[in-house]
Amino acid sequence: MIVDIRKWKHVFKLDPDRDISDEALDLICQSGTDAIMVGGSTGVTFDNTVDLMARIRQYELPCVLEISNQEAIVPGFDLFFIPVVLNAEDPNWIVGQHHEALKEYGSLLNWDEIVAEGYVILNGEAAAAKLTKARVNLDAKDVAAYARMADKLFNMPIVYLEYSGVFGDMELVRRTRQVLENARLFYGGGIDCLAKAQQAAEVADTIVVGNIIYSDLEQALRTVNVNFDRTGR
Ligand code: 1GP
Repeated sequence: MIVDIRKWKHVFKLDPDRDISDEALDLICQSGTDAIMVGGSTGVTFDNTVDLMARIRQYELPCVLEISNQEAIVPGFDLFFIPVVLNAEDPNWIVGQHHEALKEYGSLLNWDEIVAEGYVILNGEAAAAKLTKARVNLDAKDVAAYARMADKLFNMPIVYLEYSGVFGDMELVRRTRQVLENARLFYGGGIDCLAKAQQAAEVADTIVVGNIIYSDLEQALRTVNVNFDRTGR
């Protein structure tokens, strides 16, 4: 399958460590979303990732793995997203884990399938923020500098503003996107209804919907109806 992340506007993120029924997965995969991202901060294993991938693979849509630990690298996804947490104070999450993984698998990788994500984690309560010791007390200028770093200095195709669990500062998201020239701005965090999906869609290139899938599937499904007419990117 040829997968073009530049066309993605809406993505559902599924966590291998959380249960989802076949019925719910069917509705998610047939919802009209552009892709499924598989990933989570804790409890992600090879086994639960393989299981979830095999179930999603019954559907036509693109399915990518966001790699959070080396043990859970499962072949067979369309693409592999590698988060580089630019505002992590623990360097393990900027280059440490990546270094270890490349020592092990560097010669085996198909680089056409690898996509680097310049992550900026902005909700200090999120599991990912704690894990990476993210410096979350950032203003729009700080975030813009990280965004430029990802886009211009490192040539990363994605800048991911991660508010996981809370709905973020849309003005900050808007200002961040303005400084990007090539990278796509992914926004994730607290989208739990169509109205919030719409607000995020007006300032980001791609919106990611996670938690609400597990607590209110109906609301999650409504977020697919977001209108993205604003941007021609
Ligand atoms: C999490 O950015 C995603 O990695 C989505 O966030 O779970 O808050 O929707 P939520």
